[in-house]
Amino acid sequence: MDKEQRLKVAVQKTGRLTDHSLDLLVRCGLKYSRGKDQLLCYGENMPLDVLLVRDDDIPDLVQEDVCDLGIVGANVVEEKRLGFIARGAAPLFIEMQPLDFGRCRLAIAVPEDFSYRSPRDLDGRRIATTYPNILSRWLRDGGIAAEVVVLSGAVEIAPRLGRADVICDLVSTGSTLKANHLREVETVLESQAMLIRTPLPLSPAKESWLNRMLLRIDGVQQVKESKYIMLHAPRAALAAIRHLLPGSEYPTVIPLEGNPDKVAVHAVCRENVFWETLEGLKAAGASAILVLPVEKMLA
Ligand code: PRT
Ligand code: ZN
Repeated sequence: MDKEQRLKVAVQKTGRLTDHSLDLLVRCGLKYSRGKDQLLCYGENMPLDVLLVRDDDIPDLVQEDVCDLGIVGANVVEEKRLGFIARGAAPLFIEMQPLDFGRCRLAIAVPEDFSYRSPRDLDGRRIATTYPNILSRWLRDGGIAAEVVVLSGAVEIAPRLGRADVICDLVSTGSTLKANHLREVETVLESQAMLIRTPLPLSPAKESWLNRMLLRIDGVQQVKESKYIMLHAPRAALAAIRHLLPGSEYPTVIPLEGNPDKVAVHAVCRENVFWETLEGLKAAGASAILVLPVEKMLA
């Protein structure tokens, strides 16, 4: 197919988002082969290629129209967006869809012995970060006069080195902060991986593939937690059992041959099904309970 008719998606080459991003594309049906230079994955069964790059370059590649789409953390998207605006340029990427992985938060953390009650305590302090634009906006919005110390990495050791009083960095489990005797005190930005696109019009063929991918991403996200439940239940217990099935609207109720008092119930549950739920169903009279994973779903 004509090169111009192929969608190009920028994905992180090696890092926290790489496996999830490629896995999402594969779940959307993509089969790819990796090029010799390892930088381009060629879509074999769809007109969609994946460019593997550093995550910080992804918004720029979409901005410069080198790629049509990108998968990147909302933290990076927001930092770039504010950077473009500060330089008087218009950010040209559009956030399309949160992808439900790569979750983290940009947070303020203070040394354990720092007495912190409110953001006011940051007045006059030096805050080390790799996200100066997002942090500066947060400080401005809160009317806090702190100095932003821009670092390119290893932010968590800045207070110990005397380069800053407190830090503003990404946190997921909190163990890095703990190891460095820091305490999280404020959330500046909640983040997760996002799909971004160019606002430039795509050819009809590309636009149509993009829409198909968006629907498939929706489908992938819906099945992630979904389970298919089958069970037998006394007719009299149906109301109670329906109430216990998590996130299912209309279960299918099937009569059981030769047993007028019992029915089979089949339902798609859009939430995870825990042992507690199964125990509750059993206590309500259900038997022969089966829980199956859902492979694909198209509403
Ligand atoms: O080489 P490249 O530039 O592509 O990679 P990178 O090193 O810049 O990025 P990478 O792979 O570390 O992170 C990519 C994206 O993953 C980030 O932009 C976030 O959107 C997301 N993400 C999710 C995280 C974290 N969780 C995370 N915990 N990114 C970084 N961290 C770091 C954080 O900076 C800190 O050093 O992990 C440490 C804290 O983790 P916890 O679990 O100890 O709290
Ligand atoms: Zn990076």
